[in-house]
Amino acid sequence: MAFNTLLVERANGIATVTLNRPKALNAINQEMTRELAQLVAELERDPAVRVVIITGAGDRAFMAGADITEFQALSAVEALGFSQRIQALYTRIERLPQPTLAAVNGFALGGGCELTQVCDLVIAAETARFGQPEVNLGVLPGAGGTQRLARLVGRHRAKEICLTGEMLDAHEAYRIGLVNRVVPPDQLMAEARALAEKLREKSAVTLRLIKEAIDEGHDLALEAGLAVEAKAWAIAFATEDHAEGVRAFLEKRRAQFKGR
Ligand code: CO8
Repeated sequence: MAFNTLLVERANGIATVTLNRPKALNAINQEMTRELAQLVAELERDPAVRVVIITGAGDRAFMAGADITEFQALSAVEALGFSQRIQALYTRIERLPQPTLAAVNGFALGGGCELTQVCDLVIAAETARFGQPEVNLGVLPGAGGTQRLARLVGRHRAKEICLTGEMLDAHEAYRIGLVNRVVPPDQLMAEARALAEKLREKSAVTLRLIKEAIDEGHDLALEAGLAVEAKAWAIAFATEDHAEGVRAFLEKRRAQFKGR
């Protein structure tokens, strides 16, 4: 499907999604919200897509947040609906069966920073900037930022970021655990693709079980989280890929996983 606000390229099991409103620093508007929801529905049902990379068009921004030009027309009731739609969309992205990788090529602010927080892995260009500047607009993060950011980096750091609205550079974002890797800007997409290719070689079903166990267990007490892990571990034993993985090890050859 062709989109106005997204570019989607599918090649060799890797879908690269480019947020494509570069004149507005890829700010997410209602149209992009709708189009992302359509795309996510497609990706959820597409076993040919093994890894998803999300990045921003141009060299300035990943996404500079929600489109502020739409804010003035919003009533409080409409703002509630918009926040709930974006939250639901981001949660769906978080729960995609495939691993997701944010390749952050510039500003990741507000809803852009929140989008990186629902991706499984985050690679940042050295020029990337992260932040939750909503406070400067008299609002607060509305796409999960007050909740996920605190869980990711701790409450004190989350409060500093949300209360001051100040930006963090890529190295600081790495230091506090918002980012997995920092690379020179001209190597960003090559690094993202290389990591995606590594993941593509694994069993899609095992990756999904790992991702779900970590995410589901994260907000549970340890005992409950361990139960989630034990069940996922048992399900892995019912997969053809587990049998193939063990057989390949014993036969001293590379496993050929089929995602079953
Ligand atoms: N929305 C709309 N347009 C934007 C946005 C945005 N968030 N950010 C930048 N733009 C536009 C600018 O208006 C400008 O357009 P034009 O060329 O037509 O004047 C163009 O992009 C380039 O931007 P600048 O000229 O401002 O570039 P600078 O290099 O001077 O500054 C900044 C770059 C610092 C990124 C600056 O643009 C900025 O501060 N942008 C706003 C960032 C922000 O506050 N983001 C948070 C928005 S709120 C949010 O994300 C809430 C998410 C939760 C949503 C829940 C549902 C509501």
